[in-house]
Amino acid sequence: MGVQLRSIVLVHRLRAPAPPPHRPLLGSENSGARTGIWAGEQSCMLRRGRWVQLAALSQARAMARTCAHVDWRWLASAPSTIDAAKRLLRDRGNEDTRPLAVATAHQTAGRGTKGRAWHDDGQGNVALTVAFSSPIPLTPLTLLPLRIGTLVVEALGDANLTLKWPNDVLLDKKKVAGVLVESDGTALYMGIGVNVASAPTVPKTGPDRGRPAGNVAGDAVEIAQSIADALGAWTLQPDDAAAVVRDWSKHVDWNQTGELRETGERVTPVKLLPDGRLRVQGAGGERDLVADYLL
Ligand code: BT5
Repeated sequence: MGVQLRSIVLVHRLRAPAPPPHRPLLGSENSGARTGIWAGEQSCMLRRGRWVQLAALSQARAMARTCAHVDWRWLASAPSTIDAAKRLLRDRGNEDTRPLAVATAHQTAGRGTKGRAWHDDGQGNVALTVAFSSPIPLTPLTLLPLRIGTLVVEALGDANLTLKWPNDVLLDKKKVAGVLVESDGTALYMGIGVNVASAPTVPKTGPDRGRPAGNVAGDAVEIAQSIADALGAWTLQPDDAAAVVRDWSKHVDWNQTGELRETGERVTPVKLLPDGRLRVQGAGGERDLVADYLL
């Protein structure tokens, strides 16, 4: 793969709040080289005390802002942005403490929870992972997926979107975004998939079955940037359990019943508890869900 330095442009000069030391530009996800960026990729660079965003000319239109709150990397494609983030975070070293955001509109082997698949037909949907390598402002950690789901809904900015516990984003009862939180002992990885250009076909039977997929309007790069920016900004503010419960609860459709994946029982949400469990009303009365999956 050749380096296309001539097609690189610098756009959107941004004030750097607390500039970490300069580091080399991002190389290709596959090559491991670090001398430049290639067509379809983006990165941030510190120049004279300001963050500037770099991209090939073909991407300039889609670039709105970023680099202020996160170390932003846009890849032409990746098997899974979670795995790409793990590798890039390891390569970055310890000097830059900003969250690392790795995104693509072409993820080829995305995953959901418990080995389930996250489908992406390569037509311009968002696959984003934001890695927190520094402490986050929230305990208990069980609330993190709920806070991330809330931040995703609010960044998408459509009043018709709702949250389904713990963090699926729905539009007209169709799933438009999912969140997977992983840890490797060094950092926490927020994996976020958003259907933008297309709604992939979701199996109706088998272990990977789910509700039909929907999609949101917008530009994949801008959507990924606004979510990454919101997550990065969140790490700089205090947060607590009461705020998570309050903010998450605003986006839930409390009348919508769900089906427990394992048993098929239908339940209705009652309230979110301060440790992230969901109190539901089921056939046998009220109980609290810990890690059950609602279809
Ligand atoms: C999730 O899992 O919803 C978490 C999805 C996280 C995907 C992101 S993309 C960036 C990062 N890199 C990765 O490799 N993953 C993360 P879960 O709650 O387990 O839901 C998975 C289920 O959703 C599947 O079993 C299907 O039923 C359904 N599904 C799969 N792909 C979908 C899609 N594109 N849209 C809507 N539903 C989908």
